[in-house]
Amino acid sequence: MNKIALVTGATSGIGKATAIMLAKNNYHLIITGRRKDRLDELALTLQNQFNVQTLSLNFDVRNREEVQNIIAQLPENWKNIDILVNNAGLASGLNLIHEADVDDWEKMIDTNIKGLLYISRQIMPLMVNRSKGHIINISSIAGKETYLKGNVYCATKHSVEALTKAMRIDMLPFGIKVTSISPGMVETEFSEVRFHGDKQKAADVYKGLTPLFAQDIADAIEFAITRPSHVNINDILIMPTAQANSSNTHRV
Ligand code: NDP
Ligand code: 8X3
Repeated sequence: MNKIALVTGATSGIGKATAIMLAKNNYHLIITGRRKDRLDELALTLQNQFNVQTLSLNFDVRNREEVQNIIAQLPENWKNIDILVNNAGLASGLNLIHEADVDDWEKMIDTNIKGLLYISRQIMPLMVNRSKGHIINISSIAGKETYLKGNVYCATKHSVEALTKAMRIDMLPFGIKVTSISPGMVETEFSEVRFHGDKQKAADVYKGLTPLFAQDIADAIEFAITRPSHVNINDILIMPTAQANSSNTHRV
């Protein structure tokens, strides 16, 4: 019987590549995101190309009530979730902390911390009931370092790191694995979202270097989920060769 994985933020970038990787590994997929047209398109691709079943859940992870209702109403045959990939997230703005837009802060805190918590709070009891499961939290190099103007985004990803460690302790008696995947620069829609749709500014982020691609992160997740049951990958920090840390890149 196929296992089941739930990927938040599967409409783009890392989440989409991860959903495809999981389908290749014969997982039935619950895919989530706010853009319904993209969810529907991905669901069709997964069904047709990989012959797996899909369930598209169209909601905003910041909406606590919606998250609770939608997960509570999962059909019985979708409740045995083996893998949860907490991927939905964003950076909004890149500003000095005394000049930043507080609305950007709210968006990042509500999505990257509270959204991840709302989802996990609903899914973890299902895993605990079965003493089975693997939670993958998408953190960042920004969860390990801070950089100029990264302030609140970095704080949200430092929170993801803390929550990952806390989950690992609390889930220990139930045999549930908890992994954090921490990428450096990945070329997705991330920078376009960070710069509020400014495509030129977004393109400049990756100018003169080869960044990571979403598939590189899906590959790291594939490694983590295919270890034997006695092995947990705590953390994978994965960077472009042209990026030494959050502030030093080599561009040609
Ligand atoms: P993308 O912008 O390409 O994808 C982000 C995904 O998150 C989309 O599917 C989006 O779906 C979803 N999402 C965002 N906000 C919400 C929300 N409120 N409710 C539901 N879904 C939401 O970026 P990436 O693929 O790069 O980002 C994925 C994760 O990786 C994020 O957590 C990011 O912080 C992290 N990361 C990214 C790095 C990078 O350089 N790209 C590096 C390190 C970490 P939709 O808009 O349809 O709702
Ligand atoms: C995204 C990578 O370097 O912009 O998490 O923080 S970075």
